[in-house]
Amino acid sequence: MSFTIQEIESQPDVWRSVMRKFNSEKQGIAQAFDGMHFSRVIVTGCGSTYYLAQSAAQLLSIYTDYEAHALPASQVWLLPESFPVQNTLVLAISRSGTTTETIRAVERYRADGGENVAVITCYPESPLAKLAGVVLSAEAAHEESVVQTRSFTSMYLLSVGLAYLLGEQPELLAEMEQLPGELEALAAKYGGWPEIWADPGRFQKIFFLGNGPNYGLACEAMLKVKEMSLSWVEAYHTLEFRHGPMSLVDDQTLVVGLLSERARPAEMAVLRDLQKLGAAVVVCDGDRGGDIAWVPEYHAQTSAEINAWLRGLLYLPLMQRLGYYRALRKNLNPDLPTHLQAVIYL
Ligand code: F1P
Repeated sequence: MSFTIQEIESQPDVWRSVMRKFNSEKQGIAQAFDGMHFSRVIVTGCGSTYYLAQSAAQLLSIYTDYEAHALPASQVWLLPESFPVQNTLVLAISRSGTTTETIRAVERYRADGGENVAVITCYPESPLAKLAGVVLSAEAAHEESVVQTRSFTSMYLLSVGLAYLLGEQPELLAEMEQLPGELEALAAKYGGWPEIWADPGRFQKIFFLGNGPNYGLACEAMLKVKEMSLSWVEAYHTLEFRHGPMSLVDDQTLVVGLLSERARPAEMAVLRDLQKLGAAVVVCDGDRGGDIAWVPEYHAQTSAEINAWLRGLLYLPLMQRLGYYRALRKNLNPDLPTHLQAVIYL
């Protein structure tokens, strides 16, 4: 059996292990930041972990007083003038901790006088981790798959944990505890939908839409489906889609919208319009008790008490399954994605 699908299915228990470890280490992590002085966070990574960096930067902006921005590691390494070193923390995210660009990004920052480095990784003994003053690690999320699945979602949880620590947001920790059980409930309710969406004859184009932390998740969902099934997939901030890309929508288009709470009415209006243009629309929502005047073709709902900014993470495993089953429908091997390897060394 494919290790990729096994690893996708293992996420509820892996999340439990990752959170248990974080809980046991959180005091030490918080103390390690005590010696650091910064008002700005530059979050960086490559590929999947750059998309994770985008979500993490938004989470830090929402839950802490820090100014947070995401940049690809290649830019931090090659264009260091794109951000001030002083008063900055660099948060580098890497499954392997060995990606050349990410290591060189941190080395550049330190060579320019930067002193504040934190790392989120699955390998706390990696070369990248050794450059950091603080390491948050998810060893339970080690995976054989080239494409990131449980490693990504586990490192995302650690990003939430970091926002909880740096923002002193105790409610976040309690809300994180609900996620593994909620993920199991979503898989039981909607686990059959990805195989429907995976039909390459029915859906030629797939778009993922989201705002805030959900935009990084939309980008990661796009990458999963692209890497595994070699499909035409794009990701946008939700309302941005009207400003041109919407011209591509037809009756062989699938659009997946990750809803926020604050922008939900405006996001819903975009999705309703796209369904009118012929797209099959998947609304990834919280349970709001049927408060919309139209019926999305697919309306997935988590229980209402799940924090809106943690809800998007719960939908990513469904999109990982979409990529997996779409690869199989196209006679591709999701365990061996085309042209890709688990780590890019330069
Ligand atoms: C970064 C990365 C992945 C990508 C592929 C190649 O690896 O670009 O994001 O999906 O697997 O490597 P890492 O720095 O997160 O280990």
